[in-house]
Amino acid sequence: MTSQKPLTPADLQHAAQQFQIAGELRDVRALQRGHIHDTFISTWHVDGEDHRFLHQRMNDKVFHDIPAVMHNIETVSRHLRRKMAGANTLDGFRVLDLVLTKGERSYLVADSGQWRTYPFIEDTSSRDHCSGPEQAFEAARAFGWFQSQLADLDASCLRETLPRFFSTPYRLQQFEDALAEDPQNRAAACMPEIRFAQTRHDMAFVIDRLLQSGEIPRRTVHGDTKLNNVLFCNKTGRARCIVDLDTCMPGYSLYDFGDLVRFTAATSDEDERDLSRVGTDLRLYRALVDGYLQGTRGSLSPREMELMPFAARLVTYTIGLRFLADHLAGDVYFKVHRPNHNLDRARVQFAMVAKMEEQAEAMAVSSVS
Ligand code: GN1
Ligand code: MG
Repeated sequence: MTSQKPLTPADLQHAAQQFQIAGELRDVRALQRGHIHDTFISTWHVDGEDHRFLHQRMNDKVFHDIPAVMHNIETVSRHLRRKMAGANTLDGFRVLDLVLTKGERSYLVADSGQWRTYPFIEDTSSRDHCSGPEQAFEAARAFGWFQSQLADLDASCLRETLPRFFSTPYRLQQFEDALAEDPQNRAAACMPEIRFAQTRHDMAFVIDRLLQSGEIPRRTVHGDTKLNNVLFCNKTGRARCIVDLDTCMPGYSLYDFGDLVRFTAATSDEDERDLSRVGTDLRLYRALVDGYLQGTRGSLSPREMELMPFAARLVTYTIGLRFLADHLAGDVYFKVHRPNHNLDRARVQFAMVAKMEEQAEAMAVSSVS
């Protein structure tokens, strides 16, 4: 199972206190965030003021090589910081700094697990739902900018912490393997979803073929461009920081764009049970296209631009495959909070793909602007 051993309040306090943080620890609280790690916020009192920090116990059942994950984060952050010292910066944008441990390391190895800590960036917030086209534009611009800044980072400096993470053929294979094994006898109860996945088998190979033939370039991507991985300034609404660099690895540009659409332009939650609510908001979609094109600053080729609507469908399908595979495998990867949670998530992704197929014409990038 993905879950690590349960944490006691003493584990939390102990982990937080191993980092270079001044003041007196007031409290540590859980933050419901993401499907992989365990996240907490601590408050520290110093000189009459409160300061907050974000701690994550990293999931070593998912990321088997935590030193490699931390190496990638440090490499990407260092590169971005260097670029921002030049003229390439977005207004008010900042790179997240890791807080070092008292032993001067970027993460802590404790009995309770492996931990990292960031300062909590005050006066910002992250959003699970998009407030409108302006926010969608801003998120896409920030992720586009982020990716364009990684274009001159030597990809051989990054480790492939999750092999073939962005490959849809690999996700299809994982799904087929889970289906063949069906360890929990769940397949019979999700035949419509299984059929949906299998009838779209062909689309899985499109991007890999284009990468192999060199028609589209490999690029280092963020790899998890959910809206809630952007911190927005509470005063101006502008993007201040991009978080969650766990999946920064070589991939293809449109993965980031597709994942942006999947999450930010969604008309429902990722695990909505009422499928009549599921869909893609075209106004938000257009704002994402515009923001992404602006953020990547002309670095996308015409072929990549043409593939933007396809990428939205493909990434949504791919994440759907991952949720369905995990449901069949017995919920061993993504955290679940209710029975059939991964199946519900897969259903939403597939319903969104079906809607996007109907909207394909309206999503073509030439018809945007
Ligand atoms: C996972 O845990 P979180 O929200 O950062 C997953 C992403 C998926 C996402 C789906 C390492 O991200 O790839 O797109 O769930 N991260 C990993 O919501 O697998
Ligand atoms: Mg993530």
